[in-house]
Amino acid sequence: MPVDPHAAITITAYDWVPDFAKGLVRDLRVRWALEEVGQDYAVRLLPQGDQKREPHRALQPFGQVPTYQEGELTLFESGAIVLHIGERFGTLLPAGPAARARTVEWAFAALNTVEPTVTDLALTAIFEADQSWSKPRLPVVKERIRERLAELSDRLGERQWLDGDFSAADLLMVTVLRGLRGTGLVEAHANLAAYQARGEARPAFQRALSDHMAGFTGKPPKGWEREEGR
Ligand SMILES: N[C@@H](CCC(=O)N[C@@H](CS)C(=O)NCC(=O)O)C(=O)O
Repeated sequence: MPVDPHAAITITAYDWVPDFAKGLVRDLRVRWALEEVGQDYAVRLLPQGDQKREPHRALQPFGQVPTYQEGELTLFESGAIVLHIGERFGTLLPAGPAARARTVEWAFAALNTVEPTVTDLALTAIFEADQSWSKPRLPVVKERIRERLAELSDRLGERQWLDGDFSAADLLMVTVLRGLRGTGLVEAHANLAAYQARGEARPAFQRALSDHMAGFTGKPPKGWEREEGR
C-alpha cells in the first residue's frame, strides 16, 4: 500500500527514565531524523511499564520504544525508522544506488557492529551492577569497545562524515557514540570526538535533544527507588 503523503506522524517515547538514560533513549534518533528532513510529528509519551502492555505491545513486539506511525504504516526498530524517513523524505540517504547501499552498510555497522559493545557496557555497569560478575567483566567489555572505536577512528580518518555527506548512517553512529558519555572512550580518539561533536552541533540534533528532554514530565514508577537501592 502506498504511504499517504499527507499522513500525520506519531512516535512514542517515555515520560520518565532514570537520569543516566536521559538524552540517550532511542526516540532521539527518530526525532533527529524528522528534524533533519523538516517533518512535523506528534509524540505519545508512555509511562514506564506501559511499553510491556497492550496497546503498545501490538506496535512493538519487544515492548520497547520508539515506534513510528504514519497513516497505515507502523514501524519499530529505530534504525529501520531512520532509514524509512531517509527514503521517504530525502536528504538522509544519497540518491545513487551505490552510495545508498554504502549508507545502509554504515547504518548496520553502527547498530550491529559498534552498538552491541556499547550496550554491553550499559548492561554490565548499570543494569547488572549488583551482580558478582559486573566488576570483573568490565575490563573485557571496555577492551572490546576500545578495539571497535580504534577501527572506526582509523576508517573515519580526516573525513567529516562516514561516506560523503551527512547521512542516516552518521545520525545513527553519532547516537551510538553518545551512549559512551562519561567514559572517556570516544575522547581517546580526537577525530571521533570531533565527529560526534559535529553531529551534535547540527541544529536538527539540538532541536531533537531539547524536545526529547522536555518529554520527561512523568514520575518514576512506584517502588523504583527502592528496587534500585537509591
Ligand atoms: N533495537 C531497538 C532497541 C530499542 C530499545 O532498546 N529501546 C529501549 C529504550 S532506548 C527500551 O524501550 N527499553 C525498555 C525495555 O527493553 O524494557 C531499537 O533500536 O529501536
